[in-house]
Formats: sequence, C-alpha cells, structure tokens
Amino acid sequence: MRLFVAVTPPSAALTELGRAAQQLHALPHADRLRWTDPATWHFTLVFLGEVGEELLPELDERLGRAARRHPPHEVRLAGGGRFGDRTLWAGAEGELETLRALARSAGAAARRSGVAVDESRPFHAHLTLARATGRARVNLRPFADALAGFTGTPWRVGRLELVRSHLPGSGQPGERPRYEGVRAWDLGH
Ligand code: 2AM
Repeated sequence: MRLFVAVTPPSAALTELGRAAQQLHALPHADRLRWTDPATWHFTLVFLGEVGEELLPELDERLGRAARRHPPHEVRLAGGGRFGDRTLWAGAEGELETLRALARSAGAAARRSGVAVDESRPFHAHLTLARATGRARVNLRPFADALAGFTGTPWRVGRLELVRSHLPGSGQPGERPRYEGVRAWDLGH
C-alpha cells in the first residue's frame, strides 16, 4: 500500500488558508492548475511509497516511538512558495526545528522498519495547494507572491499520522487521490 507520514493542521487553520487560497483562484491561468482539495490538506513529513503489509507491525511500533520522543510544538501556516513551475504550496513558521526533528525521526523509524525511504529530498515544510497539469506551463510566481502576506493563527502540532493514499483509478482527468488515516500517535506521551 502507498503510505506517507503527515501532520494535519486543525480545521480552523485550514479554513483561514482556504480563504487566502480562494483569492488565488481569481488570478490569470488559475484554471490551468489542478487545485488540491482543502479537505485533504496536510504536511508530508516522510513519503514512504509502496510498503508491504509485512512491514506494518514494526513500522507502527517505531513510528509510535518516534512520536513520543518529540514534544507538541507550535506552528502557523504562513507564506507560500513553489517548486519550479510544478507545485504551489503554503509554508509554515514557528517551531519548525521540532517539526524537522520529528520528520527526521519518522524517516529513521521507517528505514529501520525496512521501508526504502527516498533520502534525496530533505524535509521542507510545505502544504501543496496546486499542481501544474500535464503540459500546460503556468508561471507559479504570481500565485506564490500573492500568498507572501498570509499568516495564519498558531496551532499545536500534537499528532503524527500514518496515511494511506489511494491513487485515482478511473482515468478521469482531474481526479484526485483519496487519503485514508491508518494510525495516529500523540506526540510526547
Ligand atoms: P507533495 O505535496 O509535495 O506533492 C501524498 O501524495 C503526499 O505524499 C503528498 O503530500 C506528496 O507531496 C507526497 N509525495 C507523493 N509522492 C512523493 C514522492 N515521490 N516523494 C516525496 N513525496 C511524495
């Protein structure tokens, strides 16, 4: 199964971001982007990819231990950026060192459980808002610039989540993956 480890902002924080993101939809070429569903917004701490069922018990155990090693911490959604002209994202501010350390521990936990984690992409706190679709080239800079002044209300990162991603199977253009929570652990307990 396709899995990733994530942190999900509370709905109040997502509502604030939703309002900011709504304004981006009015920018030129916004319709050429594939916007993510606000109901699925999250920060990916570690992308695990395909994981065999047999690894799950140890992964579960080790991720739980990783979560307990880090305290709850405060962050807020803020600003935005882009990965080239492929991905538009919202960023975060606050106790990002703790979030980074949590991501590192979760990555180590997954590797020790036998998951082949791609280590070539260091953790970068981002919440994907939109992706460029197919061959359509859209300059994402105006979108990232429009998010620059956005600062949300602080919230507490208190839970680490293991999430399953069901890729769209219908072949319908624009269909988005479905995410299913598998397990969650409180931090620092
Ligand atoms: P993204 O938001 O930067 O696209 C579920 O697909 C989550 O896993 C998304 O947040 C996505 O990150 C991340 N993800 C998907 N494929 C990935 C990959 N090959 N490497 C790293 N992260 C990936």
